[in-house]
Amino acid sequence: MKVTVVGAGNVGATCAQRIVEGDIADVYLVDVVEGLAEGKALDLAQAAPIVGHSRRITGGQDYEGAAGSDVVVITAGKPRQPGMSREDLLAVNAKIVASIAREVFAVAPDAIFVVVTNPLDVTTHVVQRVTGLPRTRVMGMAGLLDTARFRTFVAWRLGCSAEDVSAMVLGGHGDTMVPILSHATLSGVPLTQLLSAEELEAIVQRTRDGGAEVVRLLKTGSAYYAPAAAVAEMVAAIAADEKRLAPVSVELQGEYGLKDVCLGVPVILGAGGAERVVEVALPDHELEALHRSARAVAEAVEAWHRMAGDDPAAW
Ligand code: A3D
Repeated sequence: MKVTVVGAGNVGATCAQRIVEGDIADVYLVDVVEGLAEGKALDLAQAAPIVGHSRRITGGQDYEGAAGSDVVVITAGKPRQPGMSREDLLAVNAKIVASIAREVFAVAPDAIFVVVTNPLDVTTHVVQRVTGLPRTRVMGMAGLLDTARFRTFVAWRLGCSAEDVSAMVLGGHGDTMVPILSHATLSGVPLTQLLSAEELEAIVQRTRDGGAEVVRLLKTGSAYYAPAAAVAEMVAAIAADEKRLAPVSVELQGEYGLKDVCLGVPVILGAGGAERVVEVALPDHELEALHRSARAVAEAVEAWHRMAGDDPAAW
């Protein structure tokens, strides 16, 4: 199994580390900045005898090294600068992701794409349109991270292990994400029996603000340890054909009453990628929240199409 990680910044380099040190796959790391991916790959390779693994990690600036990849993780992008609107960021990152998708797809046409660059659900749409791949092979990572944050905050509140908190955060990655409280449990015990509505709402709010809370503390840059762990978990599920059920952004084709929009929903992750979308019965208010979230993503996608046109070849 060979994984190309595009973007050797915080998320990309940490992903690469987890993938090789977790003995999941060999990695090719690539970045537009001269020497960055090569240097980080060299450093990570030299840790192998100490950590104890025999995975290969190399890095470079070109896409020839990505040839034959089974999975491509795209983390490349620009951070939001002061004075930059969400739309400005969308225009910059969607363009970066489109050109990367084209270049990697040319040398790794059989790969499964995992997109991480924000705004996540829009960039996932962009990669799918540029490559023309079926939705099973293009997915966005966000739901696993948002879910991990929710599980962590619940565990802290209850004084229990986060591993026993079973939950899913669906919808778009952002303010409209939808933590599914109707199915959230502590080892099978509904969370609604263990926490009051106010306590759950506070946890939901902290989950929504999860990324911003880290940004506030770091001052420069955003979260990367948990995001990279979530990506590595997705790659591991694909590599070992684990058939994990995980919230992942994929294009909906009628499921949940939604169509032609990439959104976080439960999918089975295996060797075929996002093999199947699982439709879970949701109470009306959660389904409505999912539809609201889908509208917000669709509006951002429309904004991108207004800026860049409808022909992916020109993006
Ligand atoms: P950062 O540390 O800035 O790394 C980004 C890297 O991308 C830098 O090394 C750049 O040189 C590189 N890059 C820029 N343009 C190109 C290009 N055209 N080709 C190749 N490499 C390029 O950022 P980061 O690693 O913290 O975050 C990366 C992206 O992931 C950002 O868009 C974040 O918003 C996003 N992110 C998403 C989540 C989700 O849950 C969806 C979580 C964390 C980060």
